[in-house]
Amino acid sequence: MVATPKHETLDRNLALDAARVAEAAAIASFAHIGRGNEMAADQAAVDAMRKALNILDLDGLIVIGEGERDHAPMLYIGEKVGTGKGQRVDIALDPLEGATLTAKAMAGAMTLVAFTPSGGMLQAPDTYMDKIAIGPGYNPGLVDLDASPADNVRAVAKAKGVTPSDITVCVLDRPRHADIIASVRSVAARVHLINDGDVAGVINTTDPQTRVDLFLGSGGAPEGVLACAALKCVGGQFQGRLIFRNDDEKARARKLGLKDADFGRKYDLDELVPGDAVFAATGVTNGALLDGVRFADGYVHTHSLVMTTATHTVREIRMKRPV
Ligand code: FBP
Repeated sequence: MVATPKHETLDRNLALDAARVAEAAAIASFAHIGRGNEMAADQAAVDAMRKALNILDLDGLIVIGEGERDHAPMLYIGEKVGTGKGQRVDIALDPLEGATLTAKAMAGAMTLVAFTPSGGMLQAPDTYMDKIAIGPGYNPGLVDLDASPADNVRAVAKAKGVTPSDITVCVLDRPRHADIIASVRSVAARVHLINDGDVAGVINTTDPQTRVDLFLGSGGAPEGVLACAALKCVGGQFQGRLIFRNDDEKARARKLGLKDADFGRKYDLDELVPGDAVFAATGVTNGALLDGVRFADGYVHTHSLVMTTATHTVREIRMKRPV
């Protein structure tokens, strides 16, 4: 487990900085909506996010980024960003969560960044992670990654005082999730399938407007940590277990400092993000949580969510700037 010194907190103004970084990547992604080129969309977001990070007065280290140095020319794990003058922070980012959604002009693409004090989040390898998440307000331990999806649905239904058929479970629409979907449907609960973007899928559980009660299934491990940074701010429960498909993935995990003993381990929210965090997301295309970027009347408009653990403040920021 990563240990964060208790006294270490983040400068609260970092929240606005995080929003600026997420906004910049979203605005740059706009030109690529619906153009069928995921890589170009991702590159535009990466370039803009890096530029926005590098003008901030912080001593930033990317711990979750676009990949390892040899495979990612920019925003790679271990890259230093910022002017180097301010607070020492670890950074997790996904400059474009939903590059395919952007390329296809589909709902729910967003840009993501999180800051923690140094050592404040698990440096997750780029593998898959099995995930379960619920929003705030439930007793600790209500759901469990090792319980069946049907049992988790029953537990949430009981806690809410409703029947399982009133529960909605968000799942990435992938063939590998067929058993989860069947188990959820076996107790007559609803399945809300998403094409991509499981960070938003987890955050959905915290927003009653989305009507999602539970998130289940596997997705990227880095996205799991980013989702935890958000959940830590707004409240909720999360469990994740890394999935390794081959020895190469295990070797990459070891390079990031994970021990073999951690490989099968079930991480909870406080193990993935133990301390203070700031999280920001900006919509690229319209989605359940955020509106997408819009150019109108000589302005660019963005819609962002910015959250902090320090005060559990959640801000929705609508920015407009002349173009
Ligand atoms: P990117 O757009 O950042 O590549 O990720 C999209 C995403 O849907 C993540 O939200 C999710 O964790 C992962 O891909 C799922 O992976 P896969 O598409 O291989 O099932």
